[in-house]
Amino acid sequence: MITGKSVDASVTYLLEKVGQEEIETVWHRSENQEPRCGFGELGICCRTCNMGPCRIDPFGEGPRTGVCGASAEVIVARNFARMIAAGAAAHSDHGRDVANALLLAARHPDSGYAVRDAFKLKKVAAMLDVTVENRSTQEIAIDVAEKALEIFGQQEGEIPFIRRAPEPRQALWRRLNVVPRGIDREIVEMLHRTTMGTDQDHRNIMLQGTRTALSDGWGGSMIATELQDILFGTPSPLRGEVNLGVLSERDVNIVLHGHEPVLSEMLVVASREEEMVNMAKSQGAGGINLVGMCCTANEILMRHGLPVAGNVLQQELAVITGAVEAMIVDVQCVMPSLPDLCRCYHTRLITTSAKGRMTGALHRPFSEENALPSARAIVQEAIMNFPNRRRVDIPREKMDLIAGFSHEAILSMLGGSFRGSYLPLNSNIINGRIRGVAGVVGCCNPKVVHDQGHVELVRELIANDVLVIQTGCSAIACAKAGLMTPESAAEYAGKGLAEVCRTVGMPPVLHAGSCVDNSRILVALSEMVRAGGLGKDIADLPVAGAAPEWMSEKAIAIGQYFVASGVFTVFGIGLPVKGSEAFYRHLSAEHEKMLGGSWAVEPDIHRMAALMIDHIDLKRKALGIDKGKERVLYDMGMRRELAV
Ligand code: SF4
Ligand code: MSK
Repeated sequence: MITGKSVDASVTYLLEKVGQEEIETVWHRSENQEPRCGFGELGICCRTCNMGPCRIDPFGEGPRTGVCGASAEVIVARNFARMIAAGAAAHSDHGRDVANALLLAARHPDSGYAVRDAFKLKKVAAMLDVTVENRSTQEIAIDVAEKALEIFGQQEGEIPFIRRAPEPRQALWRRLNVVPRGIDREIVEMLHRTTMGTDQDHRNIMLQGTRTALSDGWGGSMIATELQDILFGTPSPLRGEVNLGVLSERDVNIVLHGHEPVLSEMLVVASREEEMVNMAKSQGAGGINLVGMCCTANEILMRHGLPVAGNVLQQELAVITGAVEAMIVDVQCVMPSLPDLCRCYHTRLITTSAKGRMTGALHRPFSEENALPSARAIVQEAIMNFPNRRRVDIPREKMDLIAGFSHEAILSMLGGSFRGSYLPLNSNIINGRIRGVAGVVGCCNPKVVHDQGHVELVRELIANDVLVIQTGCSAIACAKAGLMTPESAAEYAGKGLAEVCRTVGMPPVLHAGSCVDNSRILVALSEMVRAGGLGKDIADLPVAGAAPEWMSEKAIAIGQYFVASGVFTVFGIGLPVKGSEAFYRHLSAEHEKMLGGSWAVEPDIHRMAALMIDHIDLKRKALGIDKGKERVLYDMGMRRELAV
């Protein structure tokens, strides 16, 4: 039996169940991979050309270079930079699909898509130099979508959202020549420069790594977030529920998993149609229960308050409940194990994207042009599968949360709907009630106890009066642990933060959305600088970032764009760069000097919290607002509460 894998009781419960049924999960496969390849973990294995694969001996007795003469620095830098390129590609291709959907909505009002936030459309139009005066929403939307699509293929100049960063940051990027020219261009150049025999200077490789990462955070991801808000509505605070207990015994359960709301928004519409609900009833179900998984969950939660079944490591467990009629997937973070697993249950696994097909799954192509009819057909397929249900075993665990903290929502929450401003936040940072702000984001990873890193880190941060903003699977982990209710402030937050939360009526941990919505955090940080009193650049702010349980290449792209934007960022588990001390020094001390932000790696969660809080205190001191606050140490009682 597999034990001690998660701090979430629903996971432990279902892992016990699979032990009796001899079903394999991500945790079993992770154990089967031990011991892992040390060269891979250190980043000193190269497969760039067919003279290899090559590996460097980290202890100095074996090869010091690859066959071509590539050093550890070059090999580690190339591997790292290629992860940035892959992550940026994933986020940005998501943004491209959203831009196409906006174009469709504007050109074909009968497509089922429509502009839901015309106010935001105008704001984004102004940033993209699209004229808004005396023009219809439709005309503006066409221009905004076309302009956004142009940014991907732009060859020269600067991507426009860079101008949202504080002036000194923009100037620094220009000095270093790392302002992205176009999104696709930077990703292509990154891949070119890391082919055999091209860029062979680890610092130069990382300059392009920075430019590629910025083309994600301030480019592709920002386009995805902004255009999704225009199309589907800008999130504002709403209540939701999270964890596997949201699955229903009496309803048809449809799990939406992946990333792009272009599909899931239409499934929401289709599943609410009377005809579909009646069809579900005719099959003996009470109705239709649409729930999300991973980042799709964050998207439909933020805009519709729909329940979240879990984060990335819970995708198999949802199927194992026996209660899922259909799991609908699009792109990213969908485990290849699902087809075999679904065959052991009655669950229909349906792929919908031409970019993400799976052998053994049903493929129902979803195109923006045929959105609503395709969504109806998929919902119908799930309904017709309801009578095939066998034994159902749904864990009881579920938790309330408040989500929907877009940058706009934070503005109006702090300063009122008419005079939204970050000034109240800055004032509370200056007066010391709030010590600083932390972005805690990223995935889950079976190499460590599921959710534990996220939950312990965030609890320690808020106990020390650090306001936390979250996205992705990390947000889901902390929501499950009950950290996203306004009541949690009194229970877990330090006195100052709790006081602010009570006054404003907000939780101490703010759910800001999915992976691409990390761009919301970039905007929020820029606005904090603009509001005044906390320096002139993001690097001056008392803020820090972390991804305690990261696994995806997207996390590396996110980490690099946060660091390049001036944020001290700590990753847990380990980074595959330690095979070159010189490269790690470049990411840490040299990046700090050059960009005012740096990477750190710290697998111990309490040391990670200490690093972040110390950094925040250092910035407070530099700003002259330090009041000599003591760091609250997490006591054993608090740790025991989290024990498995
Ligand atoms: Fe080996 Fe160099 Fe080829 Fe990499 S690029 S596989 S180090 S020969
Ligand atoms: S889904 S990228 S596991 S956060 Fe965005 Fe979660 Fe990480 Fe995928």
